[in-house]
Amino acid sequence: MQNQSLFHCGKFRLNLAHPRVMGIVNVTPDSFSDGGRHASTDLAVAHALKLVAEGADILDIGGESTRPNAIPVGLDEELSRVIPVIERLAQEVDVPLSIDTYKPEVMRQAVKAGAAIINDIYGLRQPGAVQAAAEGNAGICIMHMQGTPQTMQQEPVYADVVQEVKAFLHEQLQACHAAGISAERIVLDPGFGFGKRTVHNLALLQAMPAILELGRPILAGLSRKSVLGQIIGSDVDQRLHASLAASVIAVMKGARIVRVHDVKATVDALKVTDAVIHAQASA
Ligand code: 8Y7
Repeated sequence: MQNQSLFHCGKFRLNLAHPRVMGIVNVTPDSFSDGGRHASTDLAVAHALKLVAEGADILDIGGESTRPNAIPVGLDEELSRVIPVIERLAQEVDVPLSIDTYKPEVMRQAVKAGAAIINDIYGLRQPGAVQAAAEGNAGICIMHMQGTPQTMQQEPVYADVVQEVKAFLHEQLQACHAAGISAERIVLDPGFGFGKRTVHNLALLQAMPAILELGRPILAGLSRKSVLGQIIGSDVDQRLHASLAASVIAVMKGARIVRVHDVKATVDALKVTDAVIHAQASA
């Protein structure tokens, strides 16, 4: 069995004996300014630097919104959003940069520009994605999603959500193995909110130890998601405390990386969590 607590991603070896925080960096054009491309690059880089100062261990850079009903972005537009940001950050920070994309060509160019992790919400299901991921030595996050971002929240149905998510992740792990991708380069993600109702998200969170049986670390993304809004009855900008609770629970259930908007608060919450996980049972 491979070492489950070392994540190989590009030139980095991330020690997952302690939980890690992946900070979210969205690169979307600023429709309220006429500063154009440079303005959105500068904004994204500045935000990324702030997240690193707050303790982010990884930065996840995305140029296409994958929220329910979001409009897909073309290849050239996505590239022109994310590549300049990755090039700049690769020079300015010393944490692994993750590219949030499902397009093989974006994976290739992002890795060339300095990305160390490929974060694919389609779990490498797009034609050519496994091949593109196999080419370099980037780490890979395989995420489960039922449907597509355009349709996924319409009517998600499962006979057994935990077994279905687990079977999918197992299948994609095997596809990676067949393509020559070493297991140390892979982390798995149940894909909270991606084609899942609240009951499905909660069942997955409760049953994370079953997913861990696949032998790879789990990345969990619950930050500000609607499942939390459903539980507490709050809008997206009022979900910080619920998000912290979700990250702490995910790590107590075995997740090793959490993908979040609010880095500083999450780092503090996970320091407490980690202290408890590593505490002596009888002192
Ligand atoms: C996740 C994600 C999003 C997640 C991974 C949002 C890109 C939606 N969520 N990637 N991406 N896991 N691996 O609300 O849960 O942040 S976008």
